[in-house]
Amino acid sequence: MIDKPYAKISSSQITPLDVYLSRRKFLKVAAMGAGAAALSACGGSSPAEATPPAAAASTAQASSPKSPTDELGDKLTAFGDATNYNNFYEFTETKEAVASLAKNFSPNTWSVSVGGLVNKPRVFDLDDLRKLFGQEERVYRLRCVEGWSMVIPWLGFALNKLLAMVEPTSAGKFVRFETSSDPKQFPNMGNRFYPWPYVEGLRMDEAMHDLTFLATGMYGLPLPGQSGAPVRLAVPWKYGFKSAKSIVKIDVVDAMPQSFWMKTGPSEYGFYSNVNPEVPHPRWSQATERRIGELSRRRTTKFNGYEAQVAGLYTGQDLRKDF
Ligand SMILES: Nc1nc2c(c(=O)[nH]1)N[C@H]1C(S)=C(S)[C@@H](COP(=O)(O)O)O[C@H]1N2
Ligand SMILES: [Mo]
Repeated sequence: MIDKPYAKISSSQITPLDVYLSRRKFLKVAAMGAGAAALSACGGSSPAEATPPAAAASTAQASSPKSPTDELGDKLTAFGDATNYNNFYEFTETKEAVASLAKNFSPNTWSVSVGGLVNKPRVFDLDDLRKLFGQEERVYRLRCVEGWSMVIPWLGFALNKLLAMVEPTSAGKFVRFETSSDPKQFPNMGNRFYPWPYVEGLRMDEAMHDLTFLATGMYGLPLPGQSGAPVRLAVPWKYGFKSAKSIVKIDVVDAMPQSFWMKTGPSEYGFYSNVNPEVPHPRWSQATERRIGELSRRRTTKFNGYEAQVAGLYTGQDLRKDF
């Protein structure tokens, strides 16, 4: 993974979300009323009305993000940037090309099967995911291991709500996530260099942490294909690759899953991959990052600014060894 120079995106390249929405017959994102802002786990952000992102302003379906900034006061990344500069290797390794390749994307299944070491395995369809657990907005920083970052308002729910419903057994120590696998829709899955499908994992306590989020939408809209439709993880204190997109399978397991990136580059990408400015990537420093939309680099913070909430998960662990 290498961050290539970022090209400014013209408005004509922005995904036509209104077209996307009518084609997909998505349910209108509901339940974004009263409680949504108060439910934000990151808290602290101003309740002031947000300006809708430019590209979404013309869509009748769009509800605008409730928060204009993250809890640290940093502005949301422009919608057009967040949806036109993407890592989604099943499509392509070229970030600027993902959006156009994903514009007709329809995952091979619109349901997520949740099983493994659980008492109540269950297949959730999209309607279940939108209705059973409520929909809240969370404004999270996303810090890619390549050294760039964004601030994204997700819609969705805490993963622990879904896990509670399937009842992991005491033998369950980790959670494994698998991305949709459809070579017909993902042109780069023909590239045999990579260990498809895209798999990620979390330790059970990480998976149960309230910050760990399953997103079905962003910026008040259903997730576009390039962002991981229909459902993706958002684990904000870890490098972006831990946040697997287009998830179709979630399994509670007893052993640490071998992730796509651990298999691809075992010396470069570890299981934990917590954002850590003190532990450089073997080929570059992690001390600073380029916030998309800003000119100068900024310092990277430990656990991506979520240290107070998550550092306790790693008490007694050597974060250099458990990278
Ligand atoms: N299935 C899948 N999930 C994925 C990736 C991918 O290539 N395939 N890339 C990851 C990486 S490296 C990052 S930084 C984030 C990017 O999310 P975004 O494009 O929505 O910003 O998605 C992550 N999830
Ligand atoms: Mo990334």
